[in-house]
Amino acid sequence: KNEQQYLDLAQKILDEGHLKGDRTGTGTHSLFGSQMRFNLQEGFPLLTTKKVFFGLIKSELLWFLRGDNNIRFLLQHNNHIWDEWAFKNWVSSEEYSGPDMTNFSHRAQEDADFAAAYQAQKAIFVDNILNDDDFMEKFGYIGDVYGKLWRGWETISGENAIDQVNRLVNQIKATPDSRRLILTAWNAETTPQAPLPSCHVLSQFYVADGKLSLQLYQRSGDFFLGVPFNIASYSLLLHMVAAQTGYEVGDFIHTIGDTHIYNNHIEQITEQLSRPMHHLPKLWLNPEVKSLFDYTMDDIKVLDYESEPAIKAPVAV
Ligand code: DHF
Ligand code: TMP
Repeated sequence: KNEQQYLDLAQKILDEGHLKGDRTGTGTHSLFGSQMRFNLQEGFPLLTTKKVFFGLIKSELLWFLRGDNNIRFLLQHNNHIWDEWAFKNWVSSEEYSGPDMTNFSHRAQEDADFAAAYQAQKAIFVDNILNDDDFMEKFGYIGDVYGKLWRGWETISGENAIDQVNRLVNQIKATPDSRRLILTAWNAETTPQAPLPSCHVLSQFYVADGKLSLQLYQRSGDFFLGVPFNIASYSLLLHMVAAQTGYEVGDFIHTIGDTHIYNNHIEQITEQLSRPMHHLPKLWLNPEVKSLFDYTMDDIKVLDYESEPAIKAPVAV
């Protein structure tokens, strides 16, 4: 039932989506305003109709929870899902002296020689972020999004940045009936200037019948690539917050604004829609961990994950 909602919504976007241009120049099929509801008691919603790399989801969420917005931590965990957006900082800067990388993503898909040159510059970039502190400070940041806003929201006075996540955990413990259990990742002053302004914009937690639920408002959802990650990531966050506040898990409700399938993902999603589902896996969290901020990669596992093979697709930059 849980994964079926994803497949049904994918089919609906294909059948009824508006053909719509977009910032990346790729083109999409798009619907505005959609919702999926995952009952986490029925299993952990890591899609099974294609393999979804849970290790990447864990390290990205741990990165957010550190309050980190520099991709070095991700690279140290062999996670490259944010590379292109930091790479853009570098190749459009004065300091960059390699071959012209204008429009690198589209050109790499169309021209094999350019793709090789791009891969070479990307490798240099990754190596510099990992090994050169000055370079990492200059080009590794992805702006005022997620991690930074979650843990270190800068105040008007400039003192005592706000730790929204810590405050949220305390609020859930002290006033579980509150209707103000909000985590926001959109700062109207600074977020629009980020290389990629936050996609998951607002989360609200809710407690009833001993269960903790979470609704996410995502302004923009790349249904084939990003959304499977977002579903698993927020379901994992819900499990972790529930474990640290003493509640069972309830529902993860995923509300998406512009819900789109890119034109160069049609074949892939069609393949996925033809596949059988497997049973959902279970999530295991190390019960010894006593703070939301102390989880490490080994404290989080999906058990019994069976899936169809991965399906590759180009990411629109
Ligand atoms: N831009 C766009 N156009 N779509 C996105 O989903 C997106 N997501 C971002 C940043 N910018 C974005 C961050 N999250 C992949 C998944 C999530 C993600 C970025 C990329 C991705 O490419 N997943 C591949 C595997 C990648 C790998 O193995 O390194 C997949 O098949 O799931
Ligand atoms: P946009 O800023 O023009 O909306 O482009 C962002 C693209 O990235 C869009 O296709 C949505 C996608 N995306 C996700 O689906 N999930 C994510 O977590 C992120 C960061 C991006």
